[in-house]
Amino acid sequence: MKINFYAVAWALVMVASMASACKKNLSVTKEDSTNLSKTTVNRTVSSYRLVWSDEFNTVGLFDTAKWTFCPRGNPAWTKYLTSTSDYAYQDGSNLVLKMDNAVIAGDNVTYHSGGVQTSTKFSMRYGKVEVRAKFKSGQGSWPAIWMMPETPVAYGNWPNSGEIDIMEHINYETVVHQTIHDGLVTNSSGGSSATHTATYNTTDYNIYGIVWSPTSIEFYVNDVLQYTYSKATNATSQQWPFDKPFYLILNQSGGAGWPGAITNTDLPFNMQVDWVRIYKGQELVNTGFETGALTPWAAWNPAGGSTAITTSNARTGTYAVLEQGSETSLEQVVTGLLPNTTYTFGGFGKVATAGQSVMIGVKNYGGSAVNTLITSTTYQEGAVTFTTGATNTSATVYFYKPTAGTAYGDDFYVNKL
Ligand SMILES: [Ca+2]
Ligand SMILES: [Ca+2]
Repeated sequence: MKINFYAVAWALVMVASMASACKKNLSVTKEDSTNLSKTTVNRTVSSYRLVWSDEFNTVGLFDTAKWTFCPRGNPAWTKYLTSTSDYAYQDGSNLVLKMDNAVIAGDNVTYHSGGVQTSTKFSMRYGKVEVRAKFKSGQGSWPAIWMMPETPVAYGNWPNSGEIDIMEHINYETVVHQTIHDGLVTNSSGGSSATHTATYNTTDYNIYGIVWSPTSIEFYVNDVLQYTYSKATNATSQQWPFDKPFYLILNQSGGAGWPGAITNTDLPFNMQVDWVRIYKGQELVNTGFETGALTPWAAWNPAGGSTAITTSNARTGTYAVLEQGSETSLEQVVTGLLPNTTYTFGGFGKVATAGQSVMIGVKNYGGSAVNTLITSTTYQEGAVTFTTGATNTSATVYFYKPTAGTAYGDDFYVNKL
């Protein structure tokens, strides 16, 4: 989260939960969460399948199979976190994360606030994250929806292992902030050059999201693309640590760090989260080569053949892949697959001259390689089905020309049956 002092110590935060340590001596009313209007939204997300969600439609503590309290610690956003259901609870349709200045016997801090995280319960790599939420503005308020690496030091201490800030808001700003942190874009005071502000509906719920692929992270507000952070060519972990599982954090913070001091008359603050939905989408990337590059496809040319992007012979769009010369192959490792699940890998291919052939196939999925042959001199669809093994979540798909000749390919896909 966009600043300095607090997040640097992220990996060191080891403060025990306050859950058993504090008891409020003030009754807490929940009506502060009901004075904010709510509209029902029915949405369909085409080509994505839901893999994890919480609708928060019950009353009481959050689902402890999915969430734990964020612990209080040294980072500014954690300064007032309080691990009780007074500050993180469900009201029948929302997760409510609250902040106030109630006096709690035995917990002598100026403010208390709520935050939850999925660490150790759920993490993900690649896919679509959407969170429908609304929050109050107020001086000193700092609600946030964000992600941190499940292995916090996979590429070194913060910010080197990455941080994805899907939504942050402070004070009375009429924009939200969407930000990437990594070793390259984060400066010495904790700010990031990979950040964008977006307007939002300040009086209602908004949907904050990312689409995370092996090559980019797109930030959305209400389905409108706001900002894209792309993996650089030949990127190191400094620029792209985003190939590890990350977990989700939802919190209402404030009164320390970025937003500054709280104006007490603005209290209580709260963020209401209607739902969190996590989807997996088209696992295959650059399916039609329209990036103008092969990446993340890999070429394999053991005997001097060549595999390259071409602007001639595209089936759709501008580009296709061209395989020339001796034995050549084009491969992509598809991740994010479910175990014990049947998929189709298909695409379109053709050869330059009758008698030549090219294969569409799949290997490394937990079973024997499967393929189908294309011998047509005009684009022909080929497809194979495969069922992932009990522990397999990836597969290698390929477009393989086994002998001398020329072949073109375009519009590959992986679909779950
Ligand atoms: Ca809900
Ligand atoms: Ca194409």
